[in-house]
Amino acid sequence: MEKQICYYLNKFSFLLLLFLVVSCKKENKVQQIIDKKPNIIIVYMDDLGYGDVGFNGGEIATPNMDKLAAQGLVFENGYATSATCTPSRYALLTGIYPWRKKDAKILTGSAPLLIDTSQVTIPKLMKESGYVTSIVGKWHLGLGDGNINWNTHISPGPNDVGFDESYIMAATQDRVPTVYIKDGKVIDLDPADPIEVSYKENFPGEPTALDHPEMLRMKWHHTHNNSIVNGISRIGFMKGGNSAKWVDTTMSKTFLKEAQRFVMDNKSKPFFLYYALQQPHVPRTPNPKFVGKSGKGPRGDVIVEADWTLGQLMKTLENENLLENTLIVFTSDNGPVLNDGYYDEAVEKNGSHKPWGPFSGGKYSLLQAGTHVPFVTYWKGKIKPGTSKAIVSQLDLLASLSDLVKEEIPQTDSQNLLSTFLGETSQGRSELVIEAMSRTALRKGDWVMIPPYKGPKVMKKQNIKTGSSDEYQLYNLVDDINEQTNLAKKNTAKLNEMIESFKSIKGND
Ligand code: NG6
Ligand code: CA
Repeated sequence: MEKQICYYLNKFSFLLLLFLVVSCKKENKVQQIIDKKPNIIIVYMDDLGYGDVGFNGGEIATPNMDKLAAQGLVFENGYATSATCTPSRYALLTGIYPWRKKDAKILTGSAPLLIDTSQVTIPKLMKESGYVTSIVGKWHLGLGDGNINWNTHISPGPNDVGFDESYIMAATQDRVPTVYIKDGKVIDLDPADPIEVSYKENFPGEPTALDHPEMLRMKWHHTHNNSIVNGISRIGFMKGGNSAKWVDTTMSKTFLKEAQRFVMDNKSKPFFLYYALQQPHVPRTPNPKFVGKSGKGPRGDVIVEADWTLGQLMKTLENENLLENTLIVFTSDNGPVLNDGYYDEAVEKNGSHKPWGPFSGGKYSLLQAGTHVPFVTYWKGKIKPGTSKAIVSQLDLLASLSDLVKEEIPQTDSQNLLSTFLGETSQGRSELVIEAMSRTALRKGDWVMIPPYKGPKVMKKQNIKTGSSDEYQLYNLVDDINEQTNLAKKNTAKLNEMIESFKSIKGND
């Protein structure tokens, strides 16, 4: 009897073992490389073009970005969802196409919070999975409920959509209020000198670029002629808050220190850091240490500065032995622009550098350079260095990271491309809607279709082709990477197929 039991037990153990071996073999390769929850860092640049980085052929020295690229996976078809900041950031964090959200347009510094506090976001799902979460840098997704008092606790904001910690500028470096906000409180604010902000009219007696041009150390080219802070005129009016005003030339260092502090404080936990650098958006204000370093004026210099900051963050991770356990995503919110509102020699000193890479257009444009941005994933020892032709969008990080940390999320526009981001497959999206200034186009396979749009074909001040045309445009990016030859009339079958796909995603409007 005992013998018989032993026999069955042995047989059972053997079958169990066999089952385990078979199921392990069947288990997704991706699962095998993730042994514990990795830290996740999204390094998000502001207006950095596809061709601005050395690893995509740029002429500005970006050794740290290049190192990340050389040791990581470079996506040749990596996209921001939009050619401007707010919509891209909205889509990145929520996994929802920005054109589905009416107010996802470039926001002022006093606009209300764009993300619904009940919406799923990357930091929220990370938090649910046991991560400590932080944003450091540019927010530009609105704060408060539309009527902010900058002198009290400001909410809702990043801390209400999933971030445990936040150290931000509200909107852009060229918009008021020009102060840092930590967890909803303006840093270094003197209650005796309260802040007031208006995007309608000036506060009596406050200097603007129009009435006090002698106060300017950087001349404005277009629109940036309101309140003057640190000799730079901004968009919007601001009064008070003198002790709280940021110093433009130390902004990069300030954000870096905060990012490093967050890493050090949380190095023994899984952490998620959204490190949103302000460069090379205007006003370009390199620290004196970097002035003249690129030979291309302030725009090049702030790229060199941003590259250095990335290097510093990487050093911190390396010193703390965190590189093997940290997934880093490096990308940009939209394409490049040279003249974006100040005379800062960006145009004059650009030389033969091509911030837009091989593409046409730039920031604000439906042509490729608007949304086709630098895109790298890096994870030491886990992601095999190389390049990928897969079409990936920042929109896909939500679903992919949720898979990585095993959190269930509701259906969004985000596709789970975890194995693509980890380099296990070269399969990406089959199609993607891109957006620029409330206009949309479709990338599908090697093709791009842009529906007819009224309006200027070129933004004169910025010297950027918008991509608008009275007619349908159809381009094959393999044969015609800079969208010169419109095949819409020649290849009506392809055009119709593209229009059908576009409609099936967007509806008929
Ligand atoms: C535009 C500004 C531009 C920049 C941009 C925001 C004008 C004409 N242009 O409205 O200078 O501030 O907004 O850039 O005012 S973004 O990268 O945050 O989208
Ligand atoms: Ca931007």
